[in-house]
Amino acid sequence: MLTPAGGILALIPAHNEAPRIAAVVEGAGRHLPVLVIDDGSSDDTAAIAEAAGARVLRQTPNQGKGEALKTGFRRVLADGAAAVLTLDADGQHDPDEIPGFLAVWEQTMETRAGNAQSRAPVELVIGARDFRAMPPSRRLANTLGKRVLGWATGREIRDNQSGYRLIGRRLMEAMLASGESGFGFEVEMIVECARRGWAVEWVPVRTIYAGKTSHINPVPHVARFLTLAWRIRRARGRGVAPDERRRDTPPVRGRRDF
Ligand SMILES: Nc1nc2c(ncn2[C@@H]2O[C@H](COP(=O)(O)OP(=O)(O)O)[C@@H](O)[C@H]2O)c(=O)[nH]1
Ligand SMILES: [Mg+2]
Repeated sequence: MLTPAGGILALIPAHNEAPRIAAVVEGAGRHLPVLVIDDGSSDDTAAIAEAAGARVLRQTPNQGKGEALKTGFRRVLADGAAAVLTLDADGQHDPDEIPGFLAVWEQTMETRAGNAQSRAPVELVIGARDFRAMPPSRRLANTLGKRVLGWATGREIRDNQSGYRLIGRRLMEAMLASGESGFGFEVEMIVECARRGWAVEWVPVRTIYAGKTSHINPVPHVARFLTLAWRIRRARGRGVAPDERRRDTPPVRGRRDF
C-alpha cells in the first residue's frame, strides 16, 4: 500500500523525462508520498524516479497520458485513497505549491461535513496558470480552449489543460470509463464534473515555460477537443441536465455519446 486509506498521494505520469523527473519527485515527496507511472519511456525515467524516492509503475508500450492516469487511479482507488494530486513530470509545475491544493481540499471537506446540502461537492481542484506568462502560441491555444469549453459547459473555465490538479475519489472512479487515452483526458475530467453536477475549484499556480517543448500533437488534439465541446454544447441545448442523463445508464467504455 502506498498511502493509508483516506490519504492523498502525488501521481506523476511521465514519458521520457529522465533529465527532469528527479527534481519533481523530490519536490513532491516533501509534501506527499509519490507514485510515478512510467509510460513506455525509452530512457531511464523509471530508475531515476525510483532512486529519487517514488514508487514506480511501468506500462509498455507507451499508451498516452490518459491511460497512465487511469493506471494510477486504479492503483490508488484499490488502496482506498481519498484523492490524488497530479503534476507533470517535466518541471513545469512547482511542487512547493502542493500545500495550496491541500488547503483548498481540506476546506471543501469541512464544508461538506458541516452542511452536505449547502453546495455541490467538489471533486476537482485545478491549478490555473497565468496565460499572460506563456509563449504567444500557447497563450492563444489555452485562451481559445478555455473559452470553447466554457461555452460548451456553461461554466467558468480558468484553465482547461493544466495537468496540476487534485482529483477526488468519485471523479477518479468515473474517469475509469473514459475511452480517451491521451491529453484530452484532462479536458474530459472537467466535462465529467459538469455532467454530474460536481463543483470545480481553482488555485492560481506559477506558469513555468523556460523553452519547454510539448508532446501534444496539436491537430488531432484540437480536433478531438472541438468534437467533444460540440457534443456537450448540443446536449445542453437539448435541455439535458448534466447529471441526470447518466444516472441509470453507466457509461460504456469507448463510447462517449454526450
Ligand atoms: N504518461 C504519459 N505522459 C506523457 C506522455 N507524453 C507526455 N507526458 C507527460 O505529460 C506531461 C505534459 O506533457 P507535455 O508534453 O509537457 O505537455 P504540455 O506541457 O501541456 O505542452 C509531462 O509531464 C510529460 O512527461 C505520454 O505519452 N504518456
Ligand atoms: Mg510540459
